[in-house]
Amino acid sequence: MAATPVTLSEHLASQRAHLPREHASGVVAVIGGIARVAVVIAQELAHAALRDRLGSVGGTNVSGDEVKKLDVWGHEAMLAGLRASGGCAALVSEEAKEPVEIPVSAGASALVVCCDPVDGSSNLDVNGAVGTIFSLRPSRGQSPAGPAALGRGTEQVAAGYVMYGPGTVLVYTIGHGAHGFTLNPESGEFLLTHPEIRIPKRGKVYGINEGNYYSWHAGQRKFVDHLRTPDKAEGRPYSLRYSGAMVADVHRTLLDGGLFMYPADCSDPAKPKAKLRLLYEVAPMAFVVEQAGGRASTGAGRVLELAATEYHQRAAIILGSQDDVALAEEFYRRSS
Ligand code: FDP
Repeated sequence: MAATPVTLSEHLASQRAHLPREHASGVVAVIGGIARVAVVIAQELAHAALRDRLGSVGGTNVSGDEVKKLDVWGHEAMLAGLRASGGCAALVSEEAKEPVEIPVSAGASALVVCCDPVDGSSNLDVNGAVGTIFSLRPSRGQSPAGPAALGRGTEQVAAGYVMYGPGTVLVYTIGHGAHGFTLNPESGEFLLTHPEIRIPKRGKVYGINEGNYYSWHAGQRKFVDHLRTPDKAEGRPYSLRYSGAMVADVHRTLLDGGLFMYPADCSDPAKPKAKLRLLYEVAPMAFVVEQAGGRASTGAGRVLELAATEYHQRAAIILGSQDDVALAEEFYRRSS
């Protein structure tokens, strides 16, 4: 008889001992709350075309991206879920310029959540994969709590993502490995399907928007040229896979190895411009990937050492298999 699958709540309970005591209840409550919201988001995505939820609301968010109806709806759903969890003192969201304070949950043990509720939203109207990314940081009892989100990625207590694809998958870390769960749509429960994820030391696939090739740093261009240059003995060329949704591209990289990269636009070398947001995209994914034995770099150094000074700050990212990311850094060094 097959063993009874471990639910997300059971797994979180079993991990409590690895958490600092003051955050244990908050982390369990908040990740549980995010998982409940994810079940609702998955259902809403499946019904979006039928409920007139596709398309844009006609404006841009603080980062200048076109705002989709599901972005706004996802933000409100996440806020309500975090409020109900009782463990979140403030939400830093892609869809809000300033942190949203939740004073009712404030206190020394409460957490600040940084979240992109619906990431990869340009995929929404074409029925492509999208995701939710989250990061939990200590509020340190600050009031307002939002500013506690600023600081290094190493300060994260937990992080993870949900991928809405053919199945809905939640991956989380509390700094003790990375673990993956698949939603059973019948019961509404996330069940452990990918315990202790370990990313291969080296991969065969890279994911990047190659349309931006001419705007990259010379080291980035030379590195991608290298990955494309055939060398049977070295396992090249690598294959290119790119979905346009960070969550889907990181999830594939986590399971199969290789690289996901979103380097800065260096058209003006004096002012490199990154795209992805540090607090709710880059830092949480770096935390998850490192916990799976991988590496996450800006090209010049470890992503988790970057200190955020602004809520919607952007950062370049090269993440994935250890050897592949180390080689990318080597190409940057040689070209600087
Ligand atoms: P999107 O703009 O569709 O929300 O968050 C930004 C993001 O998606 C990532 O999910 C994705 O990896 C990237 O942007 C895609 O950007 P490009 O369209 O420039 O490739």
